[in-house]
Amino acid sequence: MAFDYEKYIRPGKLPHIWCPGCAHGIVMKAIIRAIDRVGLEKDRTVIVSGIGCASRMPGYVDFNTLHTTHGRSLAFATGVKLADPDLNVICVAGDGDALAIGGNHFIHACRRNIDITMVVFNNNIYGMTGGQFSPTTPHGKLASTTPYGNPDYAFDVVELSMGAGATYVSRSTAYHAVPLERQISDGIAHKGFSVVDAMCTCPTTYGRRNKLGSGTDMLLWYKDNAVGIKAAEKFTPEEMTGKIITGVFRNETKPEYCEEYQKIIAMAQGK
Ligand SMILES: Cc1ncc(C[n+]2csc(CCOP(=O)(O)OP(=O)(O)O)c2C)c(N)n1
Ligand code: SF4
Repeated sequence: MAFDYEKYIRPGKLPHIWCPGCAHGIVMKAIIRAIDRVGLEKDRTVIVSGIGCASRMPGYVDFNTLHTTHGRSLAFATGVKLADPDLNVICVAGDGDALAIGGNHFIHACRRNIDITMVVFNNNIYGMTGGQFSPTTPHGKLASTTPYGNPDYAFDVVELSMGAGATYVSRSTAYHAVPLERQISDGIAHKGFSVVDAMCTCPTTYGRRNKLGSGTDMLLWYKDNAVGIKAAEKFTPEEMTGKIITGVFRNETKPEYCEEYQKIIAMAQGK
């Protein structure tokens, strides 16, 4: 039976703002299916975003949603989660929102291990504002602010998250929507801070400038260049140049922030 997305979409909020060929909708649908798979109650689920094309997603879905300020989704989400730790809290953010203006919130949420799932809609660019380079724009690629090629080197979202202490870390792509859905549902079920690097496409401000073809061509690039963790071990570093590694990189247990905080409250109250 076909999946019923309508029960999760807010009536009257479509059409969405996303360009033809943008993969943000694929990631949104993976999140919806992941929530359904875990069986979260709509009224006990909060989706929080900052600002950007990706951050428009909570407006379309029928949960408790917060569309906050640029880069601050994790700050708002932390407040929500601490106020009621039984809520299911999911953050959605573009790579600029999550890792540039929001980068400090990101690393500290990772090391705190607060029970929030962060889905990074990683399209390698600032889409909404016209294609400025972001922390995940690859070295040498063109952006409106790097017309001669990006002199910076990109963050690897997975390595950054693991280095900062996140306890569930994975990566998939918009082409690989089924594993993406599974990773998001595992991230939601995981007790602690989970990061899913959802690699997607911005044909309008990134693909066009870098001559990467249509949105479909960009998705097919992921098909041809994503390599699973196990398979990647069989290739030499030279063979892996330009490829991206997908899968679950970390899934470990560590004390969760809200639970630790409750212990401090109990101690302070002499319990
Ligand atoms: C404090 C602040 N600075 C800058 C902006 C302008 N701004 C809005 S969205 C955005 C970047 C969006 O890029 P990203 O987060 O990667 O998401 P995408 O649009 O690619 O999905 C910027 C710089 C803003 N709204 N607020
Ligand atoms: S500008 Fe890029 S990220 Fe924004 S909706 Fe269009 S294709 Fe998607």
